[in-house]
Amino acid sequence: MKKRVFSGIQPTGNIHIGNYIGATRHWAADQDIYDNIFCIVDLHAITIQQDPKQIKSKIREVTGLLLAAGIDPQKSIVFVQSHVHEHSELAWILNCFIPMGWMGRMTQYKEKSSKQKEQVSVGLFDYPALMAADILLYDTDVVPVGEDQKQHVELTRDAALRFNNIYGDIFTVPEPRIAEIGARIMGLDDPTKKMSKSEEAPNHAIALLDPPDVIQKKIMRATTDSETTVVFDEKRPGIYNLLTIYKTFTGEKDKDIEAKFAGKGYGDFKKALAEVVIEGLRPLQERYQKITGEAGYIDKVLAEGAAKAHPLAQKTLAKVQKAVGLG
Ligand code: AQP
Repeated sequence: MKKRVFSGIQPTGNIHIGNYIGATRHWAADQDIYDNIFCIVDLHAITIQQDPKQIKSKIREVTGLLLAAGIDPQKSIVFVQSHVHEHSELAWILNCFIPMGWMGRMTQYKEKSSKQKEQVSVGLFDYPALMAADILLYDTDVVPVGEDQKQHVELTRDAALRFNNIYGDIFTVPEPRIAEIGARIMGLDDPTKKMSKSEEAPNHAIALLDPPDVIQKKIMRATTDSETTVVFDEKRPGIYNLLTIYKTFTGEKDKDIEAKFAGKGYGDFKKALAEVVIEGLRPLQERYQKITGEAGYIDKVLAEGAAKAHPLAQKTLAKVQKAVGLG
């Protein structure tokens, strides 16, 4: 029996190389090892107000990008969260078991709510309970995510253990899986902040669909420091982040990269990095154009994905309802 993988991505903003390096390329690369479920988490997206028309088109865009990154709908279930209503139902039940204190400690909530001030929704506070429901509905063993989502997977584990402790062996207790390299790609404009979809500064992130000239411009303008040597030094976050991106796209070793750029400056390195990223994304961008050019294909993939996910989710929810005395 293969282990079950579940992971999700929000249909918000422009999917960037951080999402790709930290998450989706691993989802695609490990498809044969696991039994995979990938979810476009639109219910999570609305924890921050969205334009309704935008959400619909972003769902298709994200799905197209997942398929273009190599996710094969014959090997992996790909579906939209709100198409399987059990996600919301289990989230409500979990709400009644997860202590407020656990939620209040979540770093993502603290960061996002501090930006929104009094506009912050109960849904944003509750984001981790919905994420726990997503994961626990599918008897998930492994959750491959970027570093920023590790805390939420740990809360999911705690919620599963707490529930199982009261009602017996209902949930599989999942493990987070964080990539060794590139689990936290930083913003190009500010390498002390995580590269993020919701950050609006024009030079912050490289989107997967950015054209070559835009990628080149963003990299050439990336914030570095006043040093000159191109070496992996975590105390120099700008160049360290760019080198990490270089390393994930080329697969080369630190010492080989450093040797290649010995005696050269940041300008030469940035030019080489731009080339590597442009060429690295080119096949993905070409596949995306092909996939999205086929009328009705993405909707078909999503409809088939929901049809496969639904019975699995139904089964777990029925077990949970019975355990707590509902239904
Ligand atoms: N900078 C990053 N480096 C590595 N991995 C990252 N991920 C996100 N940012 C980075 C991982 O990508 C997956 C999908 O992300 P998401 O859309 O579910 O949510 P997010 O983490 O909230 O992404 P963003 O880009 O920061 O969007 P906003 O600004 O809307 O919050 C996850 O596995 C995530 O860890």
